Formats: sequence, structure tokens, C-alpha cells
Amino acid sequence: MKIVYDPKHVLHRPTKEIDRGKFIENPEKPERIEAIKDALIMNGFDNIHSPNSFPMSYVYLVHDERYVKWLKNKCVSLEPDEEYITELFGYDLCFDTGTPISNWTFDAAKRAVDVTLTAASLLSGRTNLVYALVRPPGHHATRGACGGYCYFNNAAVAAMYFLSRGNADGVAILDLDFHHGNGTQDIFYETDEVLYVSIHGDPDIFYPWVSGRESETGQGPGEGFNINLPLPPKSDWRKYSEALEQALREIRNYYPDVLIVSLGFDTHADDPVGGFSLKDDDYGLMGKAISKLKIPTLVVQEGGYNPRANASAAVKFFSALV
Ligand code: OKP
Ligand code: ZN
Repeated sequence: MKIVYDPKHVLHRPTKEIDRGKFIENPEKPERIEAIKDALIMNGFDNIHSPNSFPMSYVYLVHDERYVKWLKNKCVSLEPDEEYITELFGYDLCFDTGTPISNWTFDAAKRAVDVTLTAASLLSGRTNLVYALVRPPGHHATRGACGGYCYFNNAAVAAMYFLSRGNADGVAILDLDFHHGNGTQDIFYETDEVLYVSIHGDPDIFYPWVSGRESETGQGPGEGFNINLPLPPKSDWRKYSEALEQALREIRNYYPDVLIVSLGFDTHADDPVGGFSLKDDDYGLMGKAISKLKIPTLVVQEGGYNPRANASAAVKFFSALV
């Protein structure tokens, strides 16, 4: 397995977020993916590539110019150690108060896109599994706004990369992060060129609350190409594996040329943010089940907020997936 990783992700250090009116520590920390990288290397996954820089035109395949310019200008306007948190009065292009912006945020978000596109470009006949070990994550970012620690939607940009190069006429995105990927759903809601399937905590209870219900199935030509599988709090492998089997059946029937897995380890029982009860070994079963699809796969890192849980889950997952 090839891994793409940018050591400069550590320069992205959001410190706080506002949760129910109170400042709390922001859990989207560099240690999250440092722990994964170290554990994978220790277990023999040491084929690590540095990212290449891609033109901004790839970002614009997904994101509005108005949003990209707003983010850029916001970053440029901040002092090096300043952190800006959206005020929800309607003039910011950010939909929550958990996604701080600093002087470096634009570069961090663009670098995550570069890591993901480099990983996408490494996927070929010979290499059928590549892992974009990135942060900040992407699946909450919509065409026109940031939110949920996400600025650019890495997985969505990769999907557009495959489609625009004619490498694929159908891409499936399997979103296994604990949270519903409202951004990815939104971006591809009206197309049949991308099948979006997500397993996540019930949005009646968990972030992002506004989307992720079973009734959201796509629109127009996209009708039937958006599948949400919400699960109750504390769901364990018994419940989770049923949803996963259904998700994999849908993906198999769609017959995609490429599979993108938006992978979050915040489904782990020891995760401080998510609300499921998966154990280390369950990630081995998850990797094994996905490997049976035999579809070229790009794995893109999303959430997961306990570095130790991330590390052990990642080793189990990739050992079974390869
Ligand atoms: C990102 B990812 C809002 C508090 C909610 C946001 C959680 C984002 C999860 N003030 N916190 O999907 O892992
Ligand atoms: Zn998440």
C-alpha cells in the first residue's frame, strides 16, 4: 500500500471551538494522524510518498470561487497567532462555530487537497490501494462553506479528479466517519456519476444534525445515488456490520470504477467525540469486508480524535484491506 503524507500538516493547529456557547479545546490535533503514521510504519507500512502541488483549478471543480476567495482573504487578514471563529450572523461562509480560521488555514487545506490528489494520481492498474493520510478533514465542507473542522472537501475533489480525467464514469464514496458527510452528500446530490453511501450516528442526536437521514436519497438524475444508513448511539459491530454489508451491496451493484473511502476512526469506543462502540478488531473485519469488493480504492482520512485508538484501528484496518 502506498501512503501519501505531508509532515507540514502539524502547522495546522486549531486550538478552540465553541460548543453550546462555551469555548472548548479543539480535538482536531496533529497527534491524530502522527499516531497513525508512526503505528503504520512500525507495522511495515513504510511506503510513504510526499505530495505534489496541484493547480487550484482542481479545488474549483468542487468549491465556489466566492467561498475560496473569502477563505483566502480571511486567512490573509489574520495575524500569525490569531484564531478567528465564525460568528453565526450570516456574513461568514462557515456553517458552525467549531471550525477556526488562522493565517495558515488556507495553506493547510490546500496541502490536504494536494495529498489527496497525489494519492489519487498514484492509483493505477498496478497500485489498487492508496491512503491519503491527511488533515484537516474534508467531508463536512460544502461547495460554498467550511464547517466541522473541514475547509476543502478532499474526497469530493478526488472524485472530480477521477471523473474529469475520464479515468472513471462512476465513482463510489463510502463514508465511514462517525459523522454524516453533509458536504459530500450536498456536492453530489444531483448526479448519478457519484454514489454516496454513509454509515453514521443518527443526526437526530449527533452532529451535523441537518442531514444524514434515510429519506435523503438524491435528486433529479441523482435520485437513488445517495444512501444514508444512520445508526443509534453505542452501536457495536453487530449493528454496524449489517449496515456495512448493505453499503457494500449497494456499491457492488453500482459497479464503480473507483472507490473512495472517507475513513473516520471516531466510530471507536474510545473516541472522545463519536458515539459508537467499535473495538480494535472490528476494524480488521471492516477492512476485510471492503477488500472483497476488489475495486481500486483511495482511502482518505477524515475524523478520529483519540490518537491511540486511531493508531490501533488503522493498523487492523489496513492489515486486512491490503
Ligand atoms: C468532524 B468529523 C459544534 C460542536 C460539534 C463538530 C464535530 C465535527 C466532526 N460547535 N463538533 O466528521 O469527524
Ligand atoms: Zn467525524
